[in-house]
Amino acid sequence: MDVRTVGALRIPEELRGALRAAEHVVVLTGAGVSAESGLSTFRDRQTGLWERFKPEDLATAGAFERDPALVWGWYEWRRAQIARALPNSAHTAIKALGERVRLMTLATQNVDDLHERAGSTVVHHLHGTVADPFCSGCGRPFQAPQQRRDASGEQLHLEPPRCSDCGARIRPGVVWFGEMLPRREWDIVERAAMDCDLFISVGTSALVYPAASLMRRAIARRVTTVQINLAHTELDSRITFVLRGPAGSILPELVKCVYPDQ
Ligand code: BV8
Ligand code: ZN
Repeated sequence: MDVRTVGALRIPEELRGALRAAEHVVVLTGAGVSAESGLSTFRDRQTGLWERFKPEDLATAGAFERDPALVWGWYEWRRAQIARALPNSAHTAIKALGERVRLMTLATQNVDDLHERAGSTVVHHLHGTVADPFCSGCGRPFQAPQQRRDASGEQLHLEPPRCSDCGARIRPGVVWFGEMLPRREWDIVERAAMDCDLFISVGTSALVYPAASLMRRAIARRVTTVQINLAHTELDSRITFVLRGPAGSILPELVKCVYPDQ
């Protein structure tokens, strides 16, 4: 394991070589890649209105059953936060990397659209997105109204809209704890983790399954693994290169030193 932290960050020559030689790179991102865009991560303490709630307690079908207005209000607040956020240099560096490596599979656990807004064209959302609400009864997609961009009028409870077809409540288009991941997206990313020769994990605590199993498969296959994260994770000792620090600084540095002429 080769641990480099920002400040002393010099991208190891072996990592530069591995990236240049890679046939298939998987990049898996978590909430940490959007942190520098101002979006709080799952482990951060929530702020403001949501301070007394834990995300994992709200991101469940049970919570929506019990208090649909609270859960819908939380997601509408997050949708407004995402609408106001901008992609950061980590998202743009990942897009640039995708244009240079031979093949990249980009998977994210995030429900925002910042990779897409940074220009990444194929993004596999393993946990859905806040942009695709649907009917909790008949499953019909729901066209969410244009998100207010102002923070004013933030309120804790917002009654979810009702389906025009069956009258059931509309729910956020995300994967909640205890729910299955979208089959097609999972199959693509799982196959990529078994095929790749380099796996990069960015901004995730690697605690939520089955997404957290992907890096572990790459480690078990003994391919080159890279973790770019602010905090250590339980995988540190088994990862080839642990680059500790903000993704918004490390990733542009990585792209710049691997592809200096571009
Ligand atoms: C499933 C969408 C099959 C919603 C999310 C018991 C019963 C049932 C299931 C389970 C069980 N035990 C375990 C499970 C599986 C469960 C699970 O893993 N639980 C965990 C808590 C142990 N998983 C599931 O339920 C999954 N489904 O298993 O289905 C099934 C079905 C029925 C019954 C059994 C099995 C579904 C999981 C998906 C849940 N939905 N999100 C929403 O967003 O609201 S998960 C959510 O948390 C995120 O999407 C993300 O994936 C996850 C973890 O968050 P991270 O992205 O890692 O963020 P985190 O805050 O944790 O870490 C951020 C990191 O970034 C930190 O390390 C920090 O240091 C770093 N960082 C911060 N700033 C920066 C930075 N790094 C770099 N730069 C920075 N600037
Ligand atoms: Zn319906």
